[in-house]
Amino acid sequence: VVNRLLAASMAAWALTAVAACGGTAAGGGAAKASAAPVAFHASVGLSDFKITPVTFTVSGPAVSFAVHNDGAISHNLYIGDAAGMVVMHSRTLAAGQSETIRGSLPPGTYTTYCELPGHEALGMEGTLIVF
Ligand SMILES: [Cu+2]
Repeated sequence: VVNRLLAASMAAWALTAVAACGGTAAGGGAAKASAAPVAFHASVGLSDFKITPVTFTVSGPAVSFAVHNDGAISHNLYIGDAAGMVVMHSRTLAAGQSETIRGSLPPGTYTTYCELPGHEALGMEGTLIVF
């Protein structure tokens, strides 16, 4: 499972790097020769029953996520660290609602999930990479 996650992470990282090539507003100082800018912000969709994107990557530590519930029932977004501690979360959003959450996350691999009973088991789980 770890190897599969790692492979997925690398693929997601490559996708994110390409997507970010258009340039985000991050604009931090001396850009390294070949390093594409990577966003600290991501848009995260919740639906019945998945989190989109399943795996995504942002640069930290300051991060923000625009969480929107595209499903027909309530959902929320929880982010847990490797130890299982909740490090960020949205409130529970009714269908159609959204919330932008901000936080500071050290580099690492995090689990994203919906904390409502049964939703994670139904498929509302994913991976967030911060570097
Ligand atoms: Cu949910």
